[in-house]
Amino acid sequence: MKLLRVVLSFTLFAVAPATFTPAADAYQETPVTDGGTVTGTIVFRGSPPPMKMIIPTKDHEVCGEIREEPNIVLGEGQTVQDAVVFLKGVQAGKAWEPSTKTPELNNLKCDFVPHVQIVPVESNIEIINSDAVLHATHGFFGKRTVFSVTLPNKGDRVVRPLKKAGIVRVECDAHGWMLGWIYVADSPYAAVTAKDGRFTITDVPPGAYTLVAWHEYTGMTEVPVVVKVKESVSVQIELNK
Ligand SMILES: [Cu+2]
Repeated sequence: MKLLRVVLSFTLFAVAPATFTPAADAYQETPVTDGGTVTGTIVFRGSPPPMKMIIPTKDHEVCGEIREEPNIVLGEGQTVQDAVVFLKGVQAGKAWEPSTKTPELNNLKCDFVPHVQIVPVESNIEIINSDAVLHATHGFFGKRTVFSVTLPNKGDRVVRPLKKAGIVRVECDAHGWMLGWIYVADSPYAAVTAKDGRFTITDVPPGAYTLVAWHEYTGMTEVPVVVKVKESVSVQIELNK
């Protein structure tokens, strides 16, 4: 018992500083009156990617049968849907969108809905099971677990905090093919591309930035961008693989 207590206190000591101390460079909300806009399109310029095989091994009545799905969803002109675009390391700027409800990650027909979403750092996410089968939703930063919840029943809901910024890969420990993504944003200057590959980031304080585009298939691409007072700058980012 004593040994256990020693181990526990050591673990808490080791984990607490990294997990609970607010970052010194945390984002500051400040009025932006002369901001510019960064808008643009994400396109894919690589060779056509192979399809991904989805092979449900159980729960077929909910999860469906073997099928192919695209690794990257492309629109007309090779535009990329579900890319995350953000300005890197912005320290201060516009206020976060007021949150009307907790962001949700739904387990629906053995798929994560939405497939890609942006959640502000230090907010919660509600993980929901809409299926009459057990899901075991497991979020990762690389190999490190961010959250791991078991939702045995339809209608189950569990809330978990997202304390660290970055890209969380979401898997299901019950269904190996399930895959989703949460970009935990360190500033509100982030967007997910629509079907037409377009994005718009508004009220950016004038200055020079690095614009990052991330897609699950291609990874990160960075481009420099200069934002001028009350002007709109248009950027086309080409993803490759
Ligand atoms: Cu599952």
